[in-house]
Amino acid sequence: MSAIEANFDGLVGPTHNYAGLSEGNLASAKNAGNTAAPRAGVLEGLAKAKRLADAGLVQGFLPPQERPFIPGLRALGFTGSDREVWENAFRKAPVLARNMASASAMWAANAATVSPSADTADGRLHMSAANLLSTLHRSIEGPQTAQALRAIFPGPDHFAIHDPLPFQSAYADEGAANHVRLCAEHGAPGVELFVYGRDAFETWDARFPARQTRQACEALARRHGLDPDTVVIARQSRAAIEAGAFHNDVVCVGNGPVLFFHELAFEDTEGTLDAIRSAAKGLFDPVFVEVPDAEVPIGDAISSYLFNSQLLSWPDEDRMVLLAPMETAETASTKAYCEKLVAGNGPIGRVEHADVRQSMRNGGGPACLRLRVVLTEAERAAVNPGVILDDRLFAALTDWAKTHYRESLSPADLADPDLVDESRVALDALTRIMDLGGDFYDFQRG
Ligand code: SUG
Repeated sequence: MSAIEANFDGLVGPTHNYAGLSEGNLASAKNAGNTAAPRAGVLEGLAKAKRLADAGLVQGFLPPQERPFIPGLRALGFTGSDREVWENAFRKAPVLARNMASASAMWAANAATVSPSADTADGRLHMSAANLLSTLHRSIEGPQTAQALRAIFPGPDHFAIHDPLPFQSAYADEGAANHVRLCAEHGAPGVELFVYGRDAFETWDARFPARQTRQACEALARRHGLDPDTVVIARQSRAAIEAGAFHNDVVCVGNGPVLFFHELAFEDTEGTLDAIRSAAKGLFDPVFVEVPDAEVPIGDAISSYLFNSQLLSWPDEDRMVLLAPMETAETASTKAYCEKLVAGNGPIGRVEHADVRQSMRNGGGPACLRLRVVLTEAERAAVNPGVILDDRLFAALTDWAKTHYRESLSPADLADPDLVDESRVALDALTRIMDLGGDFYDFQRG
């Protein structure tokens, strides 16, 4: 069956800030306390998305989540009006309050794991919202994500949207950031590669946390109804995690039959590649592009985010396009590697650069900002049209961002109770622009 790959980007939310909340994410730690620019951040994301839409690719958006998340603070015992809850929380438990204000839902690659209908037993597209339980600020995303996915991909004929896996450390799941689908073409049955950092039943004593368990990967493959013969479950290397690759998509990206990855991405590289080769037998011939540490040291790969690029089949081009962060053009080793890559006759023919610096400073590159969803024609027709980017939506969202977003937001500014009202006014307006319904957000129901 023919199908396209659509990208759904997380819109940068009005509370985008640098709170240093993610242990093991070097950019988040480095920029903790800096002043963020929410308006510039959302406009950068919109510009990146528009490039894909202008090229003829299908591009959609996932809405920001309600932040500051007042229901989360009420659950912890803070009372009073919504403004009072925020003021009290910020005064008495500032760290908790900051965790309830993060705009981290922008990193849509962590929203869910997606299995296209060509891979699943019941022929429906399956998505599992991620529980993101490894970090406090992201652990509150799952339920709102599932709700957003259901509003955008209404079931049950075409889409099966699953709730997050059980909220227990054994099932720690970070969504598509640890999942790569390889295939001959988007609509053909593929091989789904799941990557985990730790086994739930081992002692993990590395420098940084491992955010995905093997048991979560197994559960996702089962609940999506995947054929075990076309599933590969591989271990991310401890060295990569300790160097700051808190998700596999910091060291690896795939598209079609191509897997582009750093030498240190997997604990057992040969075993992983062999497993992919045998799972792909009869479906397609995998193409491996392995980047040696001697050419791009793992530290450069992580600071520049070379692998957190979007690897795209570009309309009317024979070879793929790598939409890489600007920072890869500013890092000597990755710049040289990319020049060599396109000069060769491999599968990647062009490298483009995206400026998503506001997100990058929190450890989120172009690939973090998007959730890939392969859609057949019938599935595409069933998607809520209000979230699909066209000129009308681009103009409306640009206007909306300029009206509602602050130019700058420092950690001290977060305490301002006006932020609660401002972001609600913005999100309420967004539900009309994106046709999400007047009771989409908790505060709209309340
Ligand atoms: O989960 N950063 C995100 C970045 C996510 C990147 N996603 C992928 N690689 N797919 C994270 O660590 C930082 C927030 C702060 O510190 O304010 C943050 O959540």
